[in-house]
Amino acid sequence: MPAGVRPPRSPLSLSVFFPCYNEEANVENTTRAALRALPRISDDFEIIIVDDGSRDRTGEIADRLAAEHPQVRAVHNRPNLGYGGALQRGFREARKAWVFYTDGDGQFDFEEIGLLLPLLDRYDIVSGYRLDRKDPWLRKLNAFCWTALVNVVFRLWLRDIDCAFKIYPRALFEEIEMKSMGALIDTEVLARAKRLRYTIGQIGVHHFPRRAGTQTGANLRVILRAFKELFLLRREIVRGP
Ligand SMILES: Nc1nc2c(ncn2[C@@H]2O[C@H](COP(=O)(O)OP(=O)(O)OP(=O)(O)O)[C@@H](O)[C@H]2O)c(=O)[nH]1
Ligand SMILES: [Mg+2]
Repeated sequence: MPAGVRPPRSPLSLSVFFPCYNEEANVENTTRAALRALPRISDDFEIIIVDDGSRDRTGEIADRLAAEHPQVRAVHNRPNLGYGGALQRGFREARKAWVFYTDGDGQFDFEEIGLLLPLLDRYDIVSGYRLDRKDPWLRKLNAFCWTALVNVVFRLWLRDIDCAFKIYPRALFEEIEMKSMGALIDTEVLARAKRLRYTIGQIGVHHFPRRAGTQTGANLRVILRAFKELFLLRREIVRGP
């Protein structure tokens, strides 16, 4: 993206979204944390709760929060579309100049969006990386190998591609097509952005253990889908048409 096209960082016009799949125990806390932090960061923001076809009360709670707070909007994927489908929905729903997303389960701190912003003077996109990832060691080992593989395949050279703490200019999503419905979505967006010469800055952020709800990020179906999508994306991006 030519530097002149980048939207102004100040005053910051910001869409914030988080995907939620069966997060009835977390969605309210996460939304309230966003409502506390964002007025200190931006005076023009919206919060989008992406309920990804949850089968618990997540959707109902999201609708109530949207009715209570004018800055909050709830959107619902029906049925569940997977992590990639949830992120795609958030990116498409965003209406402000900048789009930030994180997880809906409270594993990150909204206040730390403030750490990303200074880097927008120098980069088009800013990604967090987890300083001390609060996951079991096997999960961390898998993630290390996966990140290394994806970095080599797409020449991204990023520390923590899947860190759910990133800010993008919304204009990017008018330029790219997204296909990944699974965990490869972060890689896909970054790889397509890089091909369009967007630059990517990185900054360390804190990561907290999941406080409630069930861990789903590492099941076999998720991993197999990620490999299948990696193969397809490589064919498209690296080899070209
Ligand atoms: N796993 C999963 N998460 C989804 C889906 N759609 C939206 N999400 C949300 O995406 C975010 C990340 O998923 P998590 O399951 O927390 O993934 P993770 O943080 O890598 O793993 P754990 O928190 O340890 O389970 C959460 O806020 C989920 O609610 C989906 O189809 N599957
Ligand atoms: Mg999580």
